[in-house]
Amino acid sequence: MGLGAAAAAASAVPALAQAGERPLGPSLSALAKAKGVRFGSAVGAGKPGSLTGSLEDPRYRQVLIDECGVLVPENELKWYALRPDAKAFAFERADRIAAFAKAHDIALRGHTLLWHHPKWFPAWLNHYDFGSGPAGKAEAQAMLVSHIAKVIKHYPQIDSWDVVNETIDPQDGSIRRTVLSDVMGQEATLDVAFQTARAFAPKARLVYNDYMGWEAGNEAHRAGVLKLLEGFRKRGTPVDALGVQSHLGTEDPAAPGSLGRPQDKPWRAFLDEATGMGYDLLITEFDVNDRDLPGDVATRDTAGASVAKAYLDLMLDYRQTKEVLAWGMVDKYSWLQNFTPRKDGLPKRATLYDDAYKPKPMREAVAAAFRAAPVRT
Ligand code: 9MR
Repeated sequence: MGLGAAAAAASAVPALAQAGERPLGPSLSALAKAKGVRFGSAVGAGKPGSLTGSLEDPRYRQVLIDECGVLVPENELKWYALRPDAKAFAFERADRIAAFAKAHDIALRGHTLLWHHPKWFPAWLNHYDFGSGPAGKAEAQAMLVSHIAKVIKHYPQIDSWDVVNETIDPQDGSIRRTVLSDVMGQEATLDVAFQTARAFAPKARLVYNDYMGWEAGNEAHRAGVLKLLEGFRKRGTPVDALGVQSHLGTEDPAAPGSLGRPQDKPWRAFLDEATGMGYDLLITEFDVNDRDLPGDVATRDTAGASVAKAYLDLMLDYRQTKEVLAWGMVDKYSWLQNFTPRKDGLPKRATLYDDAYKPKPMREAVAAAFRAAPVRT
């Protein structure tokens, strides 16, 4: 091995591992990369202690540096975070994440140019009066186009964009209505978003991102997403990939409100249809909600890791799966701490690292899935 190769091999060994905090071995980014996959995580710009905050926590930063080949701002690019009003842009928080990624030679994804759901529009936009008729339509379109153009131009380093997020209503598979689509039309609103993204980021991967899952109960959601993807193809809308969020649950059909039993067969049928239309796949927001598992940590971690491994094996079996992003890397920063709390009140263990920044069995499950995955180009 030449000096260069030795240095490269040494740099693939995570710094925390060198410090003896976890077993030696290649990073998740390196394991994924060997198979043609990109691995990374979401991160928030906030202060330590704030739930989505983590970039200011040096130990968390080190985990990201050690493990990730790509980062995505968890909330900072959403309209409600970026757009205080119809004129202004508040880039500062997302800029900090972009600068961190650049400084450590980590790629950047963008989430999201249009979360097409009134619940996640800023109030000023929900109340915006576009009027009716052609003038209102033109004004809405101009606002959407200028938003997307400005954000994309601000972050030339972003090479993969969740252009549209979660616009399918899981109840009936229909496209959600917003103040924009009410004047522009539903399909047209989404098409304009993708066309604008393509115009300003011609080389980026353009993604439709949603949370339809492999559990029973998601049939209408999956059918709606397939219909949407089919429409994009028919109209020639430039969409490259389906973002499969992958907020997994654990199997407990008996528990009230359980996320439901995973179903391989209909799930594969869904993925087959999407890939059959020529879409790539991305796992964009991976985590495991351990709400229904027993409190005992070892039991919980083993069960969570096993769900993760089964799911990732299936997903990586598709050569179209090109990126895998965790929705946070350390339990205490997971959005799930705030969502569907456990009955015993214990903190959730939804991510790959525990609150002492130690790798959990789920980290090993992800590593094992990458090791077992077929190579793709
Ligand atoms: O993790 C995010 C949480 O901090 C925010 O409060 C929430 C609302 O903006 O969004 C969470 O991230 C979501 C993502 O943007 C889209 N898919 C579902 C994610 C989890 O709710």
